[in-house]
Amino acid sequence: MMSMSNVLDLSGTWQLASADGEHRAGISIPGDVHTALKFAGVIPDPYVGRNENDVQWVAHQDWTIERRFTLDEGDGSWYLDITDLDTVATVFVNGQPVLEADNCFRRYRPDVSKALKPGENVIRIHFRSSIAEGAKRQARQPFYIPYSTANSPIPNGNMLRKPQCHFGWDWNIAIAPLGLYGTIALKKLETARIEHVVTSQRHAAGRAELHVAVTLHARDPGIVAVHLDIDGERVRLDFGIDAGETTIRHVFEIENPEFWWPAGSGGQRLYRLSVEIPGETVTRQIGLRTVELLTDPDEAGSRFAFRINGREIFCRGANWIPADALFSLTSREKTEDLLRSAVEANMNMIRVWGGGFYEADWFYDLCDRLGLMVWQDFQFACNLYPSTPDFLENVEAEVDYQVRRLVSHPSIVVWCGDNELVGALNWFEESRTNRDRYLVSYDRLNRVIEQALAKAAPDAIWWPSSPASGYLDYGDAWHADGSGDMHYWSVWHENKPFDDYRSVKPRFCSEFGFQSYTSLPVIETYANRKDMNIASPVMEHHQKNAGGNERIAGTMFRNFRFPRDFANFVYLSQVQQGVAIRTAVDYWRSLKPHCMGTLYWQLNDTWPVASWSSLDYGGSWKVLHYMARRFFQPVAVAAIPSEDGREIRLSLVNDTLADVTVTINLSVLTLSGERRPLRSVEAVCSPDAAVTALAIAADDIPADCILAWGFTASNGMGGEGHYVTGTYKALNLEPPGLEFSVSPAGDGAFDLLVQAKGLALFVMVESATPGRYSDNAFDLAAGESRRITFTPAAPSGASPQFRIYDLYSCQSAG
Ligand code: BMA
Repeated sequence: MMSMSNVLDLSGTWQLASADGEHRAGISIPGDVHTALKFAGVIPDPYVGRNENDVQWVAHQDWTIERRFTLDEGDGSWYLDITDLDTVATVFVNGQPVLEADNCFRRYRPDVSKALKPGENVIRIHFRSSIAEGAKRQARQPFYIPYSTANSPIPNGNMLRKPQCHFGWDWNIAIAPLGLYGTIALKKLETARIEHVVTSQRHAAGRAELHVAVTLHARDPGIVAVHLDIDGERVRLDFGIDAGETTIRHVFEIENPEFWWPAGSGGQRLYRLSVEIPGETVTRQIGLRTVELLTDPDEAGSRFAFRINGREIFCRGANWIPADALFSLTSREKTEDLLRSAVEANMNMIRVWGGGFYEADWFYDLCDRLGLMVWQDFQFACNLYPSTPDFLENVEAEVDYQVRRLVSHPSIVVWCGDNELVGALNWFEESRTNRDRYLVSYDRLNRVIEQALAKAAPDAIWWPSSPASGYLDYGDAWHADGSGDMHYWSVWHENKPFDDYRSVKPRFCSEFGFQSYTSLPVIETYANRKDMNIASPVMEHHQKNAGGNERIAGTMFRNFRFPRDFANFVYLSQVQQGVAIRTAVDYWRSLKPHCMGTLYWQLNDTWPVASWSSLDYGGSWKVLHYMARRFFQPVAVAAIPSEDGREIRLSLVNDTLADVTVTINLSVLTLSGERRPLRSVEAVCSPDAAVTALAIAADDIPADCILAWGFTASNGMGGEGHYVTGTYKALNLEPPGLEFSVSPAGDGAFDLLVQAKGLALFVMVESATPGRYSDNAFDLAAGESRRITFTPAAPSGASPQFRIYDLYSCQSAG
């Protein structure tokens, strides 16, 4: 955050035009070109039907944006402050070029004093087509640099420092957006300006030191008064500075510091640091905490565990991709809702994946406040990249800026070199036949990133790549589970059964996923009634992973009876996704402390599409997200079959910081819904382990019955679950006789009562009205009922129309 006198904020309405002058529209800056063209009626909504195809021409053009502004005085030293400029662009002031930019992830501050005049001025930004520019840069490479055509239908995205998913991804629309998404302001340089504020911490018993390094930039030597303030403790320092950059340092001593903890492990005490010079104030949100990444060798290989404030924390979470494919459609409110949903589902970590953005400061502020640890990738994904001096210099400047901007956030616990670049060496003919060349080229890039990180923030934790088995280890971290972080994709990408998740013992699984369709109300935003068939061109268009729909349907064929109609197909795909991910998480959590983290792929969607997400585009919870809230509960009970299936152990895991005692009531459910108690057991679990609470023989479960349990823990947590010994499709389920009633609950919410006469599995209530259910995707036995609350996102008073799904009804002829 920054406040300043002598600042002319240039955000607001600009004029957009194609370089040939044929198309014109107003554009709101910060914003993107496609959204402006959509609002002006120049292009159709790219997210609807197959309009993506019709808007391809936009990214082939050059575009300009322009506005006027008035200056009372033209003298003095002025600079433009620009961030998130996407991407290859020239900035002109009164026709004079003042900046050549080519990195969306850098901050540019060109001096524009000579170009300004008193009175009216014109600023114009000329964006060059990313497609044309990518091709030009590829042609200039000393050797061809391959990119993943499976992800990106638009070529050569790897040449440009902009979000890699802009060129298309296996969940993203491919339209190569462009625009300006951050700050654009004209600022007067008085004595000095603040270039960076970087903090680091030292901890000792009962006290902490906050080291603050402020880099100032000045045109001339001078004296500056700097005020530093931490939560009201204010100091004034007068510094003599040189022309150029000067770094000044101060150490705050904090007695009896209150720590920042990840969600579920303690509070999130935050201190406010402000750095003030005449005319400018920069603030940072500080949380006091220590972070270690433990990679000690052990019998299986080496550990991969985060230790925060001296305590090992099991990481439960998901991967974050950009909040929207188009910047103008994002908002803080929408992003906050997504991040809150993560915490509400008992997550304590997200991974900001390497094919998107370094997110805005407020994003990490939110993570700090919510206690969401952030695994931050540097923004490189699934491609090979140039290692020419100009490219590496550009990357070095990007890393330096981003790290100094973000490193003070307590939420960021690790900095990771890239996403899947080591694996990508095996994906292309060129790099398979000349691996030496491409590996060396990769290492040059990776080293520049590592060294720039170490220079900007010597204490920051570095991990070379995700996945990686270890330092200078270029092995197959998709299948080797002894050390490092793992991306386990064999179930989705290699079509293995869900049981296969139990064939590996990851130390930390940072990606694994299974797709589902986005919920029916979201499908209705892009498809017409006639398109409501999973093989229709529109539905296929909103599936970006080749063979994805086949994988969903094929897996369903193996596990479930075929759903009776389109709506139920969508629902069942989500149940299937939930069962897949739960299978993995239940087992891997049971391996604690061998395994110390599971981050599924992926939390959110960038547009309405079939994908691995647990949140729909728009933020509604899919079945998986409701299930995640259960399987990620800090104290959880899960049924884990032995390899031969003859024994089922009830595993109990505890991620809280205290011992828990848990009572588990085991029962069997007949297919007509009768619940027969089987056994009760009490078990104790310490914080750093998972235990087997009890084991039963699969034969103890009578034929045509399923195993079920409920549990209560001494800390007040509790839950329930079921386990099917064979496949769901083998069960001759009987009608559940569901009854459903709705009554107003005050504050615009609704009470929903669901009652069952028989066995109802995966009961899911849905409505076209966006909102949240206090529970969903639950089971009921005969005579049982559940009262849940539906809280609409925007209360309107009118009762929404609800639709209720369950497994039997979804598969029966109707
Ligand atoms: C991963 C990710 C993404 C991709 C996902 C699904 O490995 O890193 O590249 O979207 O798989 O295929």
